[in-house]
Amino acid sequence: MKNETKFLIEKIKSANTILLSAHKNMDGDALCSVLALYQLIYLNYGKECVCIYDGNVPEALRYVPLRGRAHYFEQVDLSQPFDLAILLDYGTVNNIGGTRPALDAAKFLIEIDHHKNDNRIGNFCIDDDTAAATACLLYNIMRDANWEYDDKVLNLLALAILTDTGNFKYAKDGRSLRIMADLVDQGIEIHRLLELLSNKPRKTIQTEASVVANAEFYFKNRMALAIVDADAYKHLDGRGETALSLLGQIKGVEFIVMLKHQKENQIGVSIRSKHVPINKIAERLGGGGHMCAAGAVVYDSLENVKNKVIQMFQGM
Ligand SMILES: [Mn+2]
Repeated sequence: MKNETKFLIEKIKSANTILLSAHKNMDGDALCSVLALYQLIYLNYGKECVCIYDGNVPEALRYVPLRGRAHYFEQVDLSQPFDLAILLDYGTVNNIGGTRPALDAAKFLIEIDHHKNDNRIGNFCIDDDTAAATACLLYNIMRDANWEYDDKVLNLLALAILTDTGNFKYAKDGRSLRIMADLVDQGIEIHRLLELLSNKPRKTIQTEASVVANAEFYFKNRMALAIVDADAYKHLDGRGETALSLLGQIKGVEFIVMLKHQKENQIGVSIRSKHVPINKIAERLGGGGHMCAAGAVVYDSLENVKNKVIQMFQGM
C-alpha cells in the first residue's frame, strides 16, 4: 500500500467527525467524488461524514446515488470544528466559496485533486494533475486500500469520470478508460448513467438552444461567442454544457466562449477550446481551469467583459 493511502486511512480512523467538500457550484466529478468517498468511509469504517457544498448543484445531477447526503453549507451546523476535513476536486482557493471557513477550522485538512494548483491549502495533499478526474484518484485509493465498495460507489465513480472527461472526449491517456473498463466489468451500464444525466428541465434545453441560435462569430468563424442574458441565466443548468457542446460541433469553430450575466456587473465566463490551451486566458481573467476547458467570474459590465475577451483571443 502506498504511504499516502496509509496516511489517509490513519487520519480517517482517528477522526470522530469528518467533513467532505469540493469546489463551489459542484459539477459531476466534484459531487460524485464527494459522495463516493462518503460511502467508502461509511462501508469501511462505519463513520458518517458530513458533506457540504456552496452554490448550485446542476439539475442533471439530481438522481445520482446518495444525492441527498450533500447539503448546502448554510443548512448544516458547522459551529464545532471537525477532526478531519477532506477537500476534493477544488482547483484553486478562489473556487471554494462559503465552505472555506469550516475547512480552515478543521483540525486537519486533506486534499484530493487533479487540478493544477500552485497554492495548495491541504495539510496533506493527494494530487495528480495528469488524472482525468478526481474520481480516478479516488478509485486508485480504493483499490490500493483494498476497501470494500458497493454499487453506489461504482456508479458514482463512473458518473464522475464520464462527466469530467465529457464522455471520454477529454481523456488524455488510457487510464480513465481502464478504470471505466473495470467498472463496466463489474456491472456498470454506461447507457443507464447517460440516461440518468439526461433529465434537464425543458426550459433549460430551450434556453441553451436559443443561446446557440443567437451566438456571434469572430475571427473568420474560429471563435463562437454566446451570451446568456440575466433572464436566460435563471434557466441555465450548471455551466450551459449543452450550448457549449453544440457550438463546438460547428465546423471551423476552435474556441467557444459563453458569457453569463449572473448579476449586475458580474459575468461568468466559460471558455472551451478544441486544440489550443486557453487556461492562461481564464487565469488572466481571474479564474482558472484545464487546458481546453476553463472559466472565470469577472466583475464588470457585459459589454466590457465581451470586448476584453474578444481582445484576448486576437491573434490566437
Ligand atoms: Mn474534476
